[in-house]
Amino acid sequence: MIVVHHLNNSRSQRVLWLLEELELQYEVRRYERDAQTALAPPPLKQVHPLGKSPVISDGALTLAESGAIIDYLARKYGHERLVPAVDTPEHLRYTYWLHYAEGSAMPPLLLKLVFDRLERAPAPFFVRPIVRMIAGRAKSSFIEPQLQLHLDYMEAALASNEWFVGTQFTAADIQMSFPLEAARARAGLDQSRPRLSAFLDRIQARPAYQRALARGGAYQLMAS
Ligand SMILES: N[C@@H](CCC(=O)N[C@@H](CS)C(=O)NCC(=O)O)C(=O)O
Repeated sequence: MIVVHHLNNSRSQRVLWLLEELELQYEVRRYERDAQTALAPPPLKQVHPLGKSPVISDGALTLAESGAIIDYLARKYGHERLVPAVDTPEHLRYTYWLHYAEGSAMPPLLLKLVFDRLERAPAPFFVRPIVRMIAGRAKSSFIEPQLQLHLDYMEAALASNEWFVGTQFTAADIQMSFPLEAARARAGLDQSRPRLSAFLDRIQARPAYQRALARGGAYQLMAS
């Protein structure tokens, strides 16, 4: 039995969604974020040393890192659904978007979260203006321009097709859902980018996506 170590409001929602798309049986073990820090609780470190989610176990295998998990599950159980045939241009594009989601799209979104919090963090009154100035400069000079660059790039990627790889929905679209949902929650992704907005509406209307929400519980990404 596949077990998903699932943290509320997190990347592991994608794994539940993939499992629902593949109509597989699986067990969900739930972990709750700390209300103050939003970090995962210590028991997750007993599953994997980093203590982050998602992690899955499948028999003797324990696997972390959402891209690796999604690729493993889609290849092993997908029966060629959701993963383009190897040695095709589609497969290369599939690999590209699978890596891009965590490797390129997520870092500026994480920086935004960290620097937004830094701006609000309690600090002695004489330090507070300096902290705010540094956080504000980091955001305006680097983080915001990077976010706009990536959002424009992703919007352009959907110019000729509904899905990131091409005409077919693939597991890479599942992997791409998280940075886009995070961008909608915290980086101003709205109807001014109609293709990305339509992509989010399209995926969220899928029955498997809805079933995964019912299995996973609360899924509201942090705005800041
Ligand atoms: N690149 C990793 C990131 C894993 C990660 O940072 N997960 C977050 C949830 S969205 C987490 O566990 N945060 C809680 C913590 O760091 O304690 C992946 O894609 O799986």
